[in-house]
Amino acid sequence: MVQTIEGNLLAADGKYGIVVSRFNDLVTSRLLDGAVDTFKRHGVSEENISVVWVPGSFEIPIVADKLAKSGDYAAVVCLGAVIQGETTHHDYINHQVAAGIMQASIESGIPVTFGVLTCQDMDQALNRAGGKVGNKGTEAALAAIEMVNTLCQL
Ligand code: INI
Repeated sequence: MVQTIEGNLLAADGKYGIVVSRFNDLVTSRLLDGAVDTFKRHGVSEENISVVWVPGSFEIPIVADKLAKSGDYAAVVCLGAVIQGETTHHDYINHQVAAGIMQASIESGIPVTFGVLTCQDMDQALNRAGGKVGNKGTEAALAAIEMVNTLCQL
């Protein structure tokens, strides 16, 4: 018989960290609302949710790494909104942030989830921050809950 391992969406005991970028905070505050609301509706108490604000998405990895390696958190959720401008600035940010978040997760061994929007314009971002395409903050929190559960089974 095939042995299947699949995480459920019951939030494990422990603390959950959220790193959120202030840049484009019209968008990121909505991602944060989605993530916090999701944790609370999955039974995580407010005392077990820590939110760290950073200036921009580029600063997310260093804080995510520190939280992840502290041993205090079951998982860390990263939230940001990188919106294309007239230059290629966003490209540099996007790739480094994605790589930095992945590195924090692999090195620490805990889930560090990617709720950083990489959009062409503000409309696309707002649509993904509680608008018509859902809320990436919610998705990142759900992924954190599921991955804690999955890793506990391995
Ligand atoms: N930071 C973002 O989170 N989103 C952006 O769209 C963005 N743009 O376009 O410049 C952005 N820049 C700031 C960057 O993340 C750093 O905070 C800054 O470069 C200082 O290190």
